[in-house]
Amino acid sequence: MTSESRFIRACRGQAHDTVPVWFMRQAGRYQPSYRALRSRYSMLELARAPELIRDVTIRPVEELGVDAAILFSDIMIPLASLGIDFDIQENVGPVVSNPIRTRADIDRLRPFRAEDVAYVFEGLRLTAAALGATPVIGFSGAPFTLASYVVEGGPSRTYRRTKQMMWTEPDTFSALMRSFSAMVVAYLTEQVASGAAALQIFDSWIGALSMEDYSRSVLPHMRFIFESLAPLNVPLIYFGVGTQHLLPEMARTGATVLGIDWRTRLTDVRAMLGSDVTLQGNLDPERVVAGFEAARAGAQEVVASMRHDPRFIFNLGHGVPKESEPAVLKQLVDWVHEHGRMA
Ligand code: 1CP
Repeated sequence: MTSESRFIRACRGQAHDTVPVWFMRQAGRYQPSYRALRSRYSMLELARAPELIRDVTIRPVEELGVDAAILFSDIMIPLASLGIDFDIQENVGPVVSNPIRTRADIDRLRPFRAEDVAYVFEGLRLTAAALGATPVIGFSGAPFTLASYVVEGGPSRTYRRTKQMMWTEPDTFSALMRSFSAMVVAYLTEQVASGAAALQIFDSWIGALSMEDYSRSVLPHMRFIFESLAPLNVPLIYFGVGTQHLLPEMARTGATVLGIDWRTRLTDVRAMLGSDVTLQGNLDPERVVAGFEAARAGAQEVVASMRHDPRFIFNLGHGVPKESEPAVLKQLVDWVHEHGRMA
């Protein structure tokens, strides 16, 4: 194998031996080893302890043989530095005790300071040292997806208050997006300085916007983020769910890799966007819950259509469901490596 990993090479469109694979949410409650730790510590306690961050982050590499680790943290973590109070509640997700809804709320936000979340960067340094040649992916939430929690106060299905702010108080919405964009750039820049070999920006809920609203109210901020990160010279992955209608716009951000959910055929995305962008995805996560045969059959369709494409990374179309069997994921990784060979 050449010096750089097959994951990084696929991000850059360079030749490699077989299809690289990792899974969003590969560290989590489907793992007995994670559940054992969670019986002693809360999610936030884990995410604030550098040695535990390292241990949780590297386990999927050891247990599944994936080609990259992803920092164990949550998209909410850096918001503490801005003065946003949140908790992560079991079976709910992030809950914000002081939602941001007015211009005055935004004006009270503090600028992001890396030292407030020093444990993230120390966790990354320990992880990179432990992993050696296997890359660790740093990440952040994207401004819209972060706003969807911070404005609503918790998980939402409609994003009603967030959209309302975007339409009825566009200057307020834009100020919030600018504040989060500055945070994302500073936070991710420090992650690369601490050993992240690639970055993924999770805009999980961006598919809720129309193309027009995305172009007008979000795209300029995403372009600022990707342009600011480009000099770091690491692969930049941009992911969202239900984004088929937004992909041509998302490709204009400057992202080098686009994460695609299971609804859209990757060959159709390739035909639509051309060959300059790496595509990452996109097995329906429920296939993993349905068992190895269902997962293999879906993986077969994805891999057969993409394995000769040097810009392809296998992943699920969203996170690993907590009902997944670890053995199915392990078999899936082995299957993709064996059947994804380029030659
Ligand atoms: O008690 C627990 O263990 C809580 C479950 C959990 C975990 C394991 C949460 C709460 N966050 C995490 C870790 C996490 N979150 C990781 C690292 C693990 C890995 O990928 O290996 C990452 C990358 C995230 C990012 C994240 N958090 C996203 C973007 C990814 C995605 O799934 O779309 C989002 C939307 C969140 C919010 C969040 N945090 C936790 C939950 C359950 C949710 C989703 C809530 C909702 O449905 O809106």
